[in-house]
Amino acid sequence: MGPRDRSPRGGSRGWPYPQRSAIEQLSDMDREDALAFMRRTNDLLMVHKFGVDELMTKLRIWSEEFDSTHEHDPIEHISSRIKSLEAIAAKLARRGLPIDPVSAREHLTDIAGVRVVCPFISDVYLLRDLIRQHQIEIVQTKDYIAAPKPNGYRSLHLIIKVQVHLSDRTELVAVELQLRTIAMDFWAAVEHELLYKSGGEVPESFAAELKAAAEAAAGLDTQMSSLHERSEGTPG
Ligand code: 0O2
Repeated sequence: MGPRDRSPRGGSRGWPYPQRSAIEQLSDMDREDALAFMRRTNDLLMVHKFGVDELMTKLRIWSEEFDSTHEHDPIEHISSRIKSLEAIAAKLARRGLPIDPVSAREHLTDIAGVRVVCPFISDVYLLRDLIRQHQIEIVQTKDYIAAPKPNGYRSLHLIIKVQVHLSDRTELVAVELQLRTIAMDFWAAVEHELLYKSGGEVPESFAAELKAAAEAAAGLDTQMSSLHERSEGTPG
């Protein structure tokens, strides 16, 4: 079955007859506006993806370098995401801001997100220091490790500005970098899952248990750090 298939079950690729694109059907003025909107939206997502790519490359280089020269890799794993257009629009709407790509670029700093999971708490701050040493601008720091959220959430959040060298210009792109330990990540993933399943609200008894679990995870981090420090002093 090729693109000319006219069967009604051809799915989105097999409309019964060729259609003019929705854009072509607009008036000249509307078409210009629609094309400009598409270009700006595409640029917004593209440049943030490049911001993530740049940062991931730096982190991967440090990870590999530390692994081979320092015998300890401060990075357990890295993940990233670009916020969906739906989530971008919803966040702008919640804040009463214009819903367009220019407004998103101006007001949102979490369109691009990178999450780094580290073995030990000291690794979290080591990576923060490496970012500083490489003159990567940190525009905001939220240290939920030093001051955990009331529900027990722990992580270090940095909003950084990453240079993206395009063919004709250099852009500074905001990326939200979340740094946390394996124990913090485990807690956050499970809490997110529970919250999602309960439609955003957890019963009070649940909340208290979750907080206790966060404290247990923090205790585990302290214990592991102590073992790590002692193992570093032990000849191998
Ligand atoms: P996603 O898809 O994970 O990115 P702001 O976004 O700045 O308006 P806020 O709450 O001040 O809102 O930002 P903050 O504190 O820096 O937290 C933003 C992100 O941190 C969240 O992103 C989560 O990823 C994570 N986070 C913050 N608090 C919690 C928490 O209590 N539990 C869990 N599991 N994660 C948390 P988003 O926007 O929720 O979505």
